[in-house]
Amino acid sequence: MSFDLKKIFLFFAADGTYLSGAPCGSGHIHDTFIIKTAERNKDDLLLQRLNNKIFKNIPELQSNIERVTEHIRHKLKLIPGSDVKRECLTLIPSKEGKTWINDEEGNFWRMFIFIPDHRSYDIVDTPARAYEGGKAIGRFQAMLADLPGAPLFETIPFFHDIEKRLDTFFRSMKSDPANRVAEVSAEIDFVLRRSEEMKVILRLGREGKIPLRITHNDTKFNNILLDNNDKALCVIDLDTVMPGYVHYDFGDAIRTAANSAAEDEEDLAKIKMDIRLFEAYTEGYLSETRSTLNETEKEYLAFAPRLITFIMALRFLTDYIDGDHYYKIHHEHHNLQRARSQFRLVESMEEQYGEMREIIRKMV
Ligand code: ADP
Ligand code: GN1
Ligand code: MG
Repeated sequence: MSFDLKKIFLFFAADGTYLSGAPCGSGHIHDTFIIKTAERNKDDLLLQRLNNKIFKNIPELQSNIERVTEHIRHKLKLIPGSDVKRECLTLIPSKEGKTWINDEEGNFWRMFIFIPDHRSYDIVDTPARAYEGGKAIGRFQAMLADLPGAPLFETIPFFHDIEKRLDTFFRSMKSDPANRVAEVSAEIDFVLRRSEEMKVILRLGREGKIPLRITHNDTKFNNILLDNNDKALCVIDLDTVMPGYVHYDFGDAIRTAANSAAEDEEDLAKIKMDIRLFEAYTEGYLSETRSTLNETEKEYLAFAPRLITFIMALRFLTDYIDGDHYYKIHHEHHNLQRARSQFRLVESMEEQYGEMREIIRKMV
C-alpha cells in the first residue's frame, strides 16, 4: 500500500516543510514513516497510520497518550538538565487541533516529533544496555504512579488476560478457519501442559495480593529508545499504557532484552535466555522500583517472563491458526515461526527458573 505522505503531513500543524517520507522501524502493528523536513533547524517528524482494526477507539487511545505524555513532560520539566523533547514523545496536533486525523480513505493518522540520534535494539547483546532498559521502564512506571484523573481507557480490553487469551485460542482451534490446526499439534500440546500454571498472576490480582498499577504493557525492547551512548532515553509506543500488573512489563522486557536470538529465530538451537542480561535488566528495573513494589510483586517477578513469553507465543499461534489477520507477517509461516521460537524461549526460562528466582531474591 502506498500513501501520499505529503498530503497527510499537511493536515498537521507541524513546523517545517515536507522534504521526504520513508518507512521506519520494525513494529508489528502500525505503518510508521519518518518525515524529513527541508529546514536543518526544524524537527523531523514521525507519522503513523494507526491500526484501527486493533485499536477500535482512536479518540480514547489518543486521549490516553495525551494525558500520559503531558504528565511525563510536566515531571521532566522539573528535573534540571532534562531534555524534554527527547525524553518524552511529543504529539503534533492537526490543524483542527486534535491529535489525530481521519483521511478520505478512512485511515487514522497521528504525528510525533522524531527523536533523532537514538538507538533501538531488536536484540540486546550487552548487560549495560539491558540495565538501561530496566531503568527506563522502572522510571516510566514510577513517573506514572501519580497520574491524576480517571483511570486510563483500556485500549485493548483483557490485553494480557491469559484466561481470555486461552479461550480465544481454543475457539480458533475448534473453528480452524485456515485449516492449519493439524500442522500445530506439538504446539497445542505445549500450551495445554502449561495453561493452568500460567493463571497465577491473574489469581494474585483477584485475591488483592498485587495491585493494578499504570503499566506500559508493550515493553518490547525496541519500544525503549537509548541514546548514542546507550543510556536510557525515551519509552515509546504508548498505545497500551493502561492499568496492568508490573509483571506484564517486567516479563515482556525480559522476553526481548534477554533473548540471545531474534523474536522469530528459525534455528531453535540459537534461542536461549541469557541470564546475564536478565540480571542486568532486573538490576536497572529494581533501582527505580525497589521501594514501591510489594513483597508478592517481588516474589513473582521471576515468573513474569515465563507468563508473557507464553502469552506472546500463544497469540502468534492463534493468529497463525486464524489465517494471519493480526500481526504484520513477512512470509507465509511467519507467525508459526514466531510461536515456535517463543515457545523455545519459554523452555529456556523454565530451565533457568531457579537461578532467576535466586538473582531476584538477592537483589530486592
Ligand atoms: P508499532 O506499534 O507498530 O510497534 P511504534 O510506535 O513502536 O509502532 O513505532 C514503530 C517504530 O518507529 C519504533 O520501533 C521506532 O523505531 C520508531 N519510532 C516510533 N516513534 C518514534 C519517535 N518519536 N522518534 C523516533 N523513532 C520513533
Ligand atoms: C506488537 O506494536 P509492537 O510491534 O511493539 C504487539 C505486542 C507484542 C509484540 C510482539 C498492540 O508490539 O503485544 O508483544 O507485537 N502489540 C499489540 O512482537 O498487539
Ligand atoms: Mg513498537
